[in-house]
Amino acid sequence: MSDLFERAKKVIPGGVNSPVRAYKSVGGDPVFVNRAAGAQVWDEDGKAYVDFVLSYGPQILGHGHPAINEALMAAIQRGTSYGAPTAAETEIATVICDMVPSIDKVRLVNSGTEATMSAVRLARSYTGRDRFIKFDGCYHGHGDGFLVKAGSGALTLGNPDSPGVPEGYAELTSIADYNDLGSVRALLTIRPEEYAAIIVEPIAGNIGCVLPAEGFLAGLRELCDEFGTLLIFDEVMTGFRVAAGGAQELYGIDPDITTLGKVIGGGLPVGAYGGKASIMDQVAPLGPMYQAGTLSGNPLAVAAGLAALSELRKPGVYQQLEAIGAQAASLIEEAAEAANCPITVNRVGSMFCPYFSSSPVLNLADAMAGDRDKHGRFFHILLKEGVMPAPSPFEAWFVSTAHDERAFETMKKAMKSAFSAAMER
Ligand code: KE4
Repeated sequence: MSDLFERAKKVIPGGVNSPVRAYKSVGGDPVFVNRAAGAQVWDEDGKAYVDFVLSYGPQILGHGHPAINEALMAAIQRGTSYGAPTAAETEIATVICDMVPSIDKVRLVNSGTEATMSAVRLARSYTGRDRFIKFDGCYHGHGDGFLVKAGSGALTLGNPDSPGVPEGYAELTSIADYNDLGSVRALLTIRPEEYAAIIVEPIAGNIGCVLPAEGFLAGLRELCDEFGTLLIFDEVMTGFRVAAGGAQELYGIDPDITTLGKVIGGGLPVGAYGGKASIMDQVAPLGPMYQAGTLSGNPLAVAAGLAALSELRKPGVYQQLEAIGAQAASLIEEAAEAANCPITVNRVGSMFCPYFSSSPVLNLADAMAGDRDKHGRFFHILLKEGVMPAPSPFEAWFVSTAHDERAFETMKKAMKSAFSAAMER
């Protein structure tokens, strides 16, 4: 398979179409996947792996779910893209509004990045303000305003975290600390009339799986109301993943704008942003805020998304996902204990993350303190034993309704050797 990577690197930057796939955090050459079904993927050499990446979230029903495949086969017969409105787009928008009560209207786009970029532009359009606050360690896609690192304190403004992001863009982004309401209030107090939005991952799935502290999300809601700032829940990862209504249902908080992605495309490229009608009516062609997309609402992606959401709306699916997630987490904890390996597993439903740390992981600093060497050895033994974990200590693991006893048998065996490898000096 390594010749595949060498060939890819000749014509694709880094050999991948998204950086995390290159295994930079864990070393070694990435596995090239040839096909997938249920809870498994197969590499180009025919080796099978139990998959805990699941395309970084979308494959919540397992790969190649029959309902999704049937919907796609039917949609293909009717063509692939028209550049015209379709009844199916109204149908999926209606389903999203039904499942996420804080959303009165929703606009489909083609990725989570497009959704979050549009959501921030919408908040700026609605409030007439330019600045927004994000949290250290939270990832909202690769829009310029998000590739920003914290300055040295509340007084300093954001600095670019990637070449190509102009200072002028970056300084409009302020960075607060996750689970630290004081750091948010400090920013808002210094520039009380200037913040259009606070954007937050209600569960920080890009720091692995860091849960909101008690009162954190409610505190953000109160601060937004106090300062006339909009609250954006970036549910690209948590939407339809941790509950039918996402993290906002789980924690009982109503954001002003929600961004979605991953699960709603059933494995095809879909993002979305939605919120209260009074805010969404800003969006062209109804309102002045421009946003557009050639393939937005694409018939194939909408057909796959509709099939996925209708499966997820069936009774008992989230209880099933909770049980499967709990089984995966306890299996990891048991194997770690047997190997005397310090581990902390954070989990919400069917998303979780094992940290090589003996103390709680409540924010980015805690996650960064994990043992990277142990993680690297652990990762590569799992791959060898036919298990595919997230290729970074800061990426969430996912399970699906397809993760069955056979999958867990493989996982159990692999975990035993992976933790003993992790404990080797
Ligand atoms: P996309 O543009 O990759 O569809 O979505 C960006 C995005 C926005 N918001 C959240 C909370 C996200 O997690 C993401 C994307 N997640 C990463 C995985 N942590 C995608 C994987 C990748 O970059 O290849």
